[in-house]
Amino acid sequence: MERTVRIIGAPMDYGANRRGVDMGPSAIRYADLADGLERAGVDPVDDGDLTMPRAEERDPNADQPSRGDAKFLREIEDVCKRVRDRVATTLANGEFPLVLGGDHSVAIGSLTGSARDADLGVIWFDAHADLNTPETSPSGNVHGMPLAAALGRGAFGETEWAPAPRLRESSIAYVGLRSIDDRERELIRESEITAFTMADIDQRGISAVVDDALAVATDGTDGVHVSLDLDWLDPKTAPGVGTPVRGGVTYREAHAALETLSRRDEAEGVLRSMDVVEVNPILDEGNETATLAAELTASTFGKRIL
Ligand code: EXY
Ligand code: MN
Ligand code: MN
Ligand code: MN
Repeated sequence: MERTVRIIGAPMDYGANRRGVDMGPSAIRYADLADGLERAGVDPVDDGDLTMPRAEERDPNADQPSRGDAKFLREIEDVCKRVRDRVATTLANGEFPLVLGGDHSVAIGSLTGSARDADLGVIWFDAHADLNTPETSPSGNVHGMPLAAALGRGAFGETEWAPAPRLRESSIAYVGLRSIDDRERELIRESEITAFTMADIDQRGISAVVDDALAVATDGTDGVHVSLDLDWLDPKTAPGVGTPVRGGVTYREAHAALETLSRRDEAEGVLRSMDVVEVNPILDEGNETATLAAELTASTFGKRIL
């Protein structure tokens, strides 16, 4: 039976430092996402976009956490609860939720939804660790905090909406880190999260690293969430992101990584949910970052060269 992939658009930019990522879902769709998914052999169903107020209409500091700084927290909570419920309903109906961001704070919604009825493993493809809490964040931008939120760290632990019910640190693997704040470095070292940096990819190759990340995310879990932040790639390949960091993975490494996930999924059905985030069409060149996002998503679902 064909797998149904339900596309959930979350055009929000409350968590980012620059406007524009709210256009990500449109740009990724325009880059023939549905066609690519069909070629991968799955059945895409588009749920359209969640509606939300423009950032200019809101006060970023209207609702602050119990401690520290987190901008647009009320708006992010509202969107993430709706993403969470759509993701959970999609899974309950036997379909695969594919969330299109938007900035990376939408992942709080994907993770809380996907970990509602299952022990969840996570592979986090990103230049950044996204493990700041409102207390440690240098910016107050929630797109630098989604993993901390889903783990109920810091002030997020006092909320009912942010912690993901069945997510353990030991089931999370980062792939491709290269920009980490000083406080975050300590947080990672003290945590049980497995971190593969760009240096690991240089030394061991992307396929070996992704195999190890899969081992972490599948050990004792019911399924794996893939979080794909386009700033994971080198900015020469993916210029349309708000927080570019040089020295990222190449076009071929990115495809190889997601094809490795896809092959494992074909054999064992390990993948459960996915988000594709941080595409910023305003900063892009000819929609190439959105096109890459669509291609990499198709690779994850089994699209092959031959
Ligand atoms: N670590 C920095 C912060 O917390 O402000 C930058 C975070 C950028 C997060 C991008 C989306 O992955
Ligand atoms: Mn990120
Ligand atoms: Mn279980
Ligand atoms: Mn990032």
